[in-house]
This record gives sequence, C-alpha cells and structure tokens, in this order.
Amino acid sequence: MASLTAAVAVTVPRFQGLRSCSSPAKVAAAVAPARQAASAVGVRASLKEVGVALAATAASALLASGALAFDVKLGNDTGGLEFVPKDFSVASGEEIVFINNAGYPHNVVFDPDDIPEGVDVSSISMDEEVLLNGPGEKHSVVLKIPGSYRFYCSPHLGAGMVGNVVVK
Ligand SMILES: [Cu+2]
Repeated sequence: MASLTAAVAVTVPRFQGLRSCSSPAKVAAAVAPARQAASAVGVRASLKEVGVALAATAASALLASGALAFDVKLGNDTGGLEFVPKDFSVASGEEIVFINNAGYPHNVVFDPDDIPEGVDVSSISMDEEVLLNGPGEKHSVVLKIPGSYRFYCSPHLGAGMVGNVVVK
C-alpha cells in the first residue's frame, strides 16, 4: 500500500501543470492560442486541410529522400490504453506519426511544463478536447529542438496513458 501511494505521488503531479495553476499567467498564455483556434470551427477546418496538404508534401519529400517516419500506436493491439512505444528517441527533424490503433478515442497532448525551452507547445500538441475517433487517424509532429518531451492522451491520462520522447 505504501509503495502504491508513493508511485502515484511521483507520476501524477507531472501532468497537472495546467490544473494546479502554480503559475496562472503562464498557463493562460500557453492555453489562449489553442482556445482561440478551437473557437473558430472554420479556421480549424481550413487548418486541417492545410495540414493534410503539408503532410502529403512531407510524405513525398520523405519518399524522395528515403527517410522514414517514426510510428507510435495509440492503444496497444489488445486495446490497452498506452502509447506503443511509450518511451523512445528520435533524431531532430524526424517525423513522428501517432496512429489510432485500438481503445480510441485518443489524442496527443504535450505537457507545456515538460518540454524543452523555446518550444511552442501549441505547434506540436493537439487540443485537449480534440480526439482521434476513427481507426488509422493520425497526428504527425516534427520536433527539432533537442531534449525530453512528455506527452499524454487527455481522455486516458487517469489510466496512465503517458509517454516520453527524447529528441537527439
Ligand atoms: Cu487514449
């Protein structure tokens, strides 16, 4: 019992940066751009189209260069609520593709308090309320600044669906 309590105390607070409000001004600054985007459905739709176009362009470039993306499954093959893999490293600039696999809906939210300095979290993170609902739906991200990045699935944070990527 004591060890269980200790484990919870160590892991849970890492992802409560937005909720604990130890620095309300900082949190507001981090959240505001995402909220503005979420309120404008038209903007969201067109951004999505741009994203698809960019992804297609990136795919062509990757095919041409022979580079491969790093794939991460959302949900394991038996429906378990976890990223597979959940701890991994990539090269700076390597594309990471999170792919809905099982146990969805999922999403991929980077913890603004646990990414390298200088990274704009809104440029790499999904909004907390946006979900990948269908099989094979994806969230792609390219991380360029070296360091450690924590991320989680907001619907399944309580179930421990968290991960960490180190960019080298
Ligand atoms: Cu999830």
